[in-house]
Amino acid sequence: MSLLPKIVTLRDRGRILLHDQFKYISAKMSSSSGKRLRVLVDMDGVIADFEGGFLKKYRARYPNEPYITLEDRRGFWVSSQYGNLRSDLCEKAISIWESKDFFIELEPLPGGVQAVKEMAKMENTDVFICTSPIKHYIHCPGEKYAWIEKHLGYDFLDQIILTRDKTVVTGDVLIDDKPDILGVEPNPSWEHILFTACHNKHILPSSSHRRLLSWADDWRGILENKRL
Ligand code: DGP
Ligand code: MG
Repeated sequence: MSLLPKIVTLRDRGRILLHDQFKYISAKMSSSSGKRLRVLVDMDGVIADFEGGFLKKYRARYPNEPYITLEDRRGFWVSSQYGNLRSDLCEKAISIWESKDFFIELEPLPGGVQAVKEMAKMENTDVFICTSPIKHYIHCPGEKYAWIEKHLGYDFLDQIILTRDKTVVTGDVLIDDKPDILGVEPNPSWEHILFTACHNKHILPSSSHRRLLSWADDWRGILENKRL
């Protein structure tokens, strides 16, 4: 049997796909008579419940070890706080998020998926999921993709930015629970909106950060304000 018809079909399909991509990109560009707003949304601690997922699995794996309640969490780095509690607990904490299925099984944080879907449908708005994978890369990056597909749909895979340095990504807003987002770019283009999480809720409001207390807070107002 000749392979030719199959190759022709695949080639045609590729052309159609390319054509569709071109139409999609040019539609987005041509509708930008006003400026488009680019929103970067972090994943862990903003739309995926990293802290809740961690505590549940840590307690299940180490039922006889001390743990830190979400109420008592302080500081972004979970492993540091556990290490301060007892030095060997640092490694035990790390073993949890380095395990298979940790990232894919994280529960969505209340309202996050709905908010991202809603902002992605807003006129003149581009939404990207901007997330830092852990350096133990065997499971985490793939599971982050799988999580986005599961909760936001296959088409949202186009919107994923995996980076350990968010300062080099351009955008108007970055919604993120990490208080200090540092990297090689000293003046990132985005305004960092601090998303409240168990580890940062005690940080006093600073003039350099606007906050979102949760997805029930006025994220629409923040986006509208950025368009002005
Ligand atoms: P992001 O939400 O994009 O800033 O990603 C931060 C990642 O770091 C996320 O996967 C959670 C993870 N993380 C949290 N605490 C620790 C820690 O103590 N050590 C390490 N290596 N990673 C941590
Ligand atoms: Mg985060």
